[in-house]
Amino acid sequence: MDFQLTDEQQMIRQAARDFAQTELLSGVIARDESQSFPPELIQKMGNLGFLGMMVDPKYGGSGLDTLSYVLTMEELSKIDASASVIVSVNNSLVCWGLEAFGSEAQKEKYLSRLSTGDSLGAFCLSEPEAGSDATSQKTTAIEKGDHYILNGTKNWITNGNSADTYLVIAQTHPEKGHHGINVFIVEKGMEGFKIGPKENKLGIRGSDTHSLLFNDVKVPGENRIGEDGSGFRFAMKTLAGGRIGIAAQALGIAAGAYELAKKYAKERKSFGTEICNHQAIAFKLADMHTQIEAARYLVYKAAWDKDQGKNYDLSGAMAKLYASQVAMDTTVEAVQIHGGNGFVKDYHVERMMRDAKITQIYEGTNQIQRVVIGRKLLK
Ligand code: COS
Repeated sequence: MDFQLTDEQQMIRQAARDFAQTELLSGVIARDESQSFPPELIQKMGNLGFLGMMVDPKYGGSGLDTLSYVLTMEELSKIDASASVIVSVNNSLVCWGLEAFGSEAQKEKYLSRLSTGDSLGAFCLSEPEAGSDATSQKTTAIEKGDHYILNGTKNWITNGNSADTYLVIAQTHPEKGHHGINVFIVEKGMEGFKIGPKENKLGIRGSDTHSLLFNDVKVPGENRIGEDGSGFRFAMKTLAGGRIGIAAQALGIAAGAYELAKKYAKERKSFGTEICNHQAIAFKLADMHTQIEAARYLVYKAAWDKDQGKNYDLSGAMAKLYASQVAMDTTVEAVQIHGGNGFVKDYHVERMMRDAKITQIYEGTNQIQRVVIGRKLLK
């Protein structure tokens, strides 16, 4: 076993750390309050190669491994989980899905713009009645010669308005169940495609989340990804990788909150000494650090599995399940260590606590991760 990162991985981690400190930190509280994320900041992430990290350089990507991507997610999430979810969806769900399953023409047309920040992607699976129960797609895509007609609604779509390239899952042959599902590339501006109002969220408020409405949207047949009926497999395989990205986000939120709590505990005094000298606080820090290290090895192992070409359904689900729980527990304790200041926005940890919650919900709730893990263990 080798626990050392390569020089390249360390360099990428440092670049992400520097970017988070210099570009993300100063505005993070304001972005949370205004529920906005400047397009220029997305472009800067694109310029640094953060938006197409694993994409082959021939399509404009950085050609890096999954571990480098995970390290970047971790560093960005220590400071701003809204920035990191933009990065995660674009990398894991949109770029990876397109590169793994798209045709050469689709890759040439869409990937280089998505990898560089000239375009942003969204992954559209969830519906009002299909979140965990992903096979119950009500959005339809009916074939009409050389095109499809899409009708339906998608919910809780990350990058809902800031994206311009949408991967939309829809049912073409209801009689075939999940074997009738397809995935399509839909472009912003296609007639009949409307973006609903922005959701007012508990956390990751900088990232825009919208419902999407499709009313007789005409999508060219060449925009279908893969074979007819392969859309559900596309969604499952893509989400399996996405879960590694969200696990890394959860890890970063936890690590960021821990670092703030440790710093605060070494400065704040009570009963005549820094509060870290009270065992009540030192024990909390000990537990937080131990759990974060355990989460880190699960997340890095899942990334390593993916890079080795091994199956990562199980390790990715375990990483997300555990890291998201650690993110929630750690941020709650970070607020507690900060006492009254923890309840105040200037100290960041209350935002991190709010941001942590979604990591237990999106790209498969923790209950779904247990379904995936349980089935893998018992099959
Ligand atoms: N990779 C490839 N194919 C997969 C897969 C994976 N990781 N997981 C499932 N599949 C395939 C199965 O092989 C099966 O195909 P076949 O019928 O051809 O064998 C098909 O998908 C359906 O699988 P299954 O019968 O297990 O479906 P279920 O309805 O029981 O659901 C769960 C399985 C619950 C695991 C799935 O629906 C799921 O992951 N739901 C959560 C989705 C999600 O993350 N939603 C959040 C929205 S995105 S923010």
